[in-house]
Amino acid sequence: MSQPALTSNNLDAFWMPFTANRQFKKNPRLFVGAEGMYYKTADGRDVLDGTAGLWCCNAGHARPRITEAVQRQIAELDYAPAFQMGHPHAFELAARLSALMPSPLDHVFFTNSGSESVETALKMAIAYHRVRGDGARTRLIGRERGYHGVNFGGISVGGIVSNRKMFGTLLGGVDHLPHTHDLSRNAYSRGQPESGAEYAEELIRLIQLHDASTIAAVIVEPVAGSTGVLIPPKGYLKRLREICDQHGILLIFDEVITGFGRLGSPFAVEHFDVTPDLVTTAKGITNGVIPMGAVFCSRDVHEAFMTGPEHLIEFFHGYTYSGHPVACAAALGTLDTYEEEGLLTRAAELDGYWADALHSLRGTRHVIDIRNIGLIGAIELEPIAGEPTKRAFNAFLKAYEAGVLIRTTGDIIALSPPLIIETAQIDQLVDTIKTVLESLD
Ligand code: PXG
Repeated sequence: MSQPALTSNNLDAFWMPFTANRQFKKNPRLFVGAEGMYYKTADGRDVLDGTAGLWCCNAGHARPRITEAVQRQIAELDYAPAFQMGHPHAFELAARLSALMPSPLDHVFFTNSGSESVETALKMAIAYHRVRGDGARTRLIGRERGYHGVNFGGISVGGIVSNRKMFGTLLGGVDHLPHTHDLSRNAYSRGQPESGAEYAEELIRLIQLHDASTIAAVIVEPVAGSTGVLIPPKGYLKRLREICDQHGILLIFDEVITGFGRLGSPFAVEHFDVTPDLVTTAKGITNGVIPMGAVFCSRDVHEAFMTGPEHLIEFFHGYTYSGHPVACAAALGTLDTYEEEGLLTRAAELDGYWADALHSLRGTRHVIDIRNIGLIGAIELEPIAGEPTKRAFNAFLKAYEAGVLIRTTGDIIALSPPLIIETAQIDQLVDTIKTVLESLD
């Protein structure tokens, strides 16, 4: 297939998401193919995928079972109405997904992205209290440095200033826990930091301020990904669960990143042995191949809605593409791949090698912290004085030139390779980053 010409003309129309558009279009970075652990660039180079696309291609690229499932499905049933009609694969997928979650998280609502999963979960939480006659519980508690997608609910409970400040007053009735990132006590932690469980007690302060009777739900990422890999201190998530239980507040885990094997268990729920009431997912559900998201909810939450006359809709929410047949096929092919190759637990097998490789960068120029959990790693850099984010962005550009794709956020390099990575590729990733950092101003 011939490649489209790369003139500045035809780069103009596309307003790229979360991208420095002007910088990009002066010197574009285009992928034209992908297989296994590698992307292929428009100029013919192989680039090692250190980020699983955007934390989504957990099984790597061009996986035959997924490709074939999608091709078959499009030919067989391209679309079925999502409301008041169904198709078998959506039911099959929901059952298989719920089997991956501990009881009682056994119902699944389909969306098309992480952002939609978050909006769905927040609405479910507020409506849950209302259908039970507890309609004053409308308040939502998020966390500083949380990322819950880009829709209004998600940016309201989220805690990233640049994602919030341009967009007015957002949702009312939202408050935030402090984040748990504390380099003064926890720098160079391997796995969960020892200190900081007491940050969970801040929830009690918010409950005292607002009164539990006004609070619907607390939403947190078990491991915050987008803001630079913030790993929960030991005991922190369990304590959040206890406090929510004591006060009748629903707990939502946003597992858009941690879901589907990233931590070495199918979900963070199992990894941390903490069971929330709702779990949001997306990304790895289809290996990134077709947009899809899902919200898991507990039996209690689901049952609360299943009252009233049977011909009436129980939850006034859903998307044209909820449970899209092609997305379901991609997800089923993805689950087959994960299961056949043991990928949902592979991060646990690689944990020691991964941690050693990352922490070998300690002492490298500019590095002020290294942290890891599952197959996630972060290397925090000293910012250039007066020019935050620039050093990490330069590292990203240089690493790309050197054949390795990394992600940066602020002055943090975040790594999340596909779960199929081999040890030699871990070495390639880490060695390239070392060379890049040593060469940076
Ligand atoms: N919740 C969490 C925890 C996420 O990480 C979303 C919701 C939103 O998902 P959608 O599918 O609407 O984008 C996310 C998305 C990065 C990066 O580099 C992270 C995300 C997306 C793009 C880049 O850290 N997370």
